[in-house]
Amino acid sequence: MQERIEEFDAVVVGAGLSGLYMLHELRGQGLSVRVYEAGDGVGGTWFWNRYPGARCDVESMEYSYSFSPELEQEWEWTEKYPTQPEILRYIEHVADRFDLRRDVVLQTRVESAVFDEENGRWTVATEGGERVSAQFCIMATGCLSTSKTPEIPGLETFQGRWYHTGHWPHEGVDFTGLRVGVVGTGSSGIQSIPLIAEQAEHLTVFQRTPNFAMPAGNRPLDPAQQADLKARYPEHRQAARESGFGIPVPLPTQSALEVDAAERDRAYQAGWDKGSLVSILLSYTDTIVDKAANDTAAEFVRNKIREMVHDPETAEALCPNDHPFGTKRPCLDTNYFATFNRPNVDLVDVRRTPLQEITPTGLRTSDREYAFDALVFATGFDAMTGALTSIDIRGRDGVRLKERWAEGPRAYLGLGVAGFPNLFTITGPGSPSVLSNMMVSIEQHVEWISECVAFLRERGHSTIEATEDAQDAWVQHVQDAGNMTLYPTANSWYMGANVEGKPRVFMPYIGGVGVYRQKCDDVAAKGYEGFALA
Ligand code: FAD
Ligand code: N01
Repeated sequence: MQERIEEFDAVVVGAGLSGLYMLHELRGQGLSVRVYEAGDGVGGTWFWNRYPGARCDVESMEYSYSFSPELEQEWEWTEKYPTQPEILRYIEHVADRFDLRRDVVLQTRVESAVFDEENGRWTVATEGGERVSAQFCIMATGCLSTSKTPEIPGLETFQGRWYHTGHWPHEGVDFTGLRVGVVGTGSSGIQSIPLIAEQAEHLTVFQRTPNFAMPAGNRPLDPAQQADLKARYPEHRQAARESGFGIPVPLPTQSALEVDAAERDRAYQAGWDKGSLVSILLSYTDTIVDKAANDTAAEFVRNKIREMVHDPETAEALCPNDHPFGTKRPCLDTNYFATFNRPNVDLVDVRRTPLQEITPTGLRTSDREYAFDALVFATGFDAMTGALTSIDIRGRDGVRLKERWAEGPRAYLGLGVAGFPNLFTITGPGSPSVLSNMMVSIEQHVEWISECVAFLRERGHSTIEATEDAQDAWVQHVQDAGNMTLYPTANSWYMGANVEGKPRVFMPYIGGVGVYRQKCDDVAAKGYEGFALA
């Protein structure tokens, strides 16, 4: 007898900002939707990353949903850059306000999604053995949700406690009186190190690549400023949608090399004082495309580090010099560099003395052994593709997504994949996603997918699928756009360089949020050009 499985119009995998809004949109069309979430709460990134100092580096009033004017007006943010608990409270509020929780199944990891060509439906199976069927399968699995511990042998022998920033214990961690080692100096390390240093008896930071960071200039939000922006929200949001990075800022008009050093320094200083991720990057037109122009910004930031860090040798070790400014995601700094002036903090450059082994009592480099009570891995994620390839996704002819992407991800607009009908990826590779204020990119993808589903249903189509030709052309365009910039020169997670064996491909689309949106809208307006409808 054939097994009877529950049927839905759509299954959504993931209940972060993407999955929750996707559910809201599809439910609004009257569709039956099941959302699966591995965590035991909603919120995605903001549910998992509870390390000390975790906060957003896009301003709170920009990093929020724009789809509901009422929500936008009623929610009060307290800081320029919101903390993880505040963002999580916001997402939980959204889940309650729009009654989303009843369709979300928590603590349930999706293991496989298999397309059945006979009935044109997806069968989605969970680790617990539950199976459901749906016409549409939407991956809202996140670009930075598959955490990565370093491939240093011996972790299982360590007798102290160890943590990854991306899976922080909900009850928090008290480092008081402990000898702590932190591995990793990306955004998560730069945010957590100052707070861990305040608690720990001694902190040793193991750095492989120094990173560029600008001061966050965080502050409480002034109610008058908040009210002012709320009064202008519609125009402001529209400007964000049409901008390059999903944040409305004036665009530069001059090359960094057209002006003299004094003028450049004034511009960079103004950017530095703003406390923003993009100000220095967008001071001149050519920062991200011309190495000589980029060097001027990079040296400005390095000089700031040399001013902030008292010990010249430590300051030099903290100066990034192996990648152009902006080609690894820059960070915002709240006391990070100043932390290295503390007597209880040491920096170890693991390029000079590589990490060799985790021992029962600590870490060993090529130089010596360090004793620790606790280790913190701020070592990042298998970004953009990790969450997708760890699900057994099989399209037409049983072809596995993981095999299709063995040489690097291939997707049309970062939204659909040839050979995988009715499968959508929110902020997938080949879309601006991680190069933008993700809220803007998430809303754009969710709305595009929702309108596409409505179109298919109205016109009586049962499937939509990217064509190989359109996909090939888009993948080429994404690479060409990347190659016009300095991004591919860095060993970044944008390039897959942080995961051993991952193909070296620039995964996000650098063409800009506004340009990309226009392209997606044009595709839809032309009856989903580049997709085959059946
Ligand atoms: P996520 O929030 O990652 O949610 C995906 C969910 O899918 C997760 O809850 C995961 O458990 C679930 N999932 C994955 N696979 C499965 C499976 N097989 N089965 C079931 N569930 C599954 N972006 C910005 O624009 N600005 C910022 O300042 C910023 N700060 C960040 C700070 C940190 C620490 C991190 C890690 C990321 C940050 N980001 C930032 C990026 C952030 O990921 C996005 O802004 C956004 O939260 C992504 O939402 P999402 O719903 O697409 O994905
Ligand atoms: O991870 P990362 P992250 N030995 O990959 C090092 C978002 N985010 O969690 O650069 C020694 O950036 C690694 O060294 P290297 C944001 O998009 C935002 O910090 O590979 N070191 C690097 O220093 C961000 O970009 C915020 O040489 C090892 C670090 O670990 C993304 O998430 C906050 C190592 C990993 O840095 C990821 O950030 C947090 C090894 N074996 C996250 N393996 C905001 O503020 C890795 N490293 C908004």
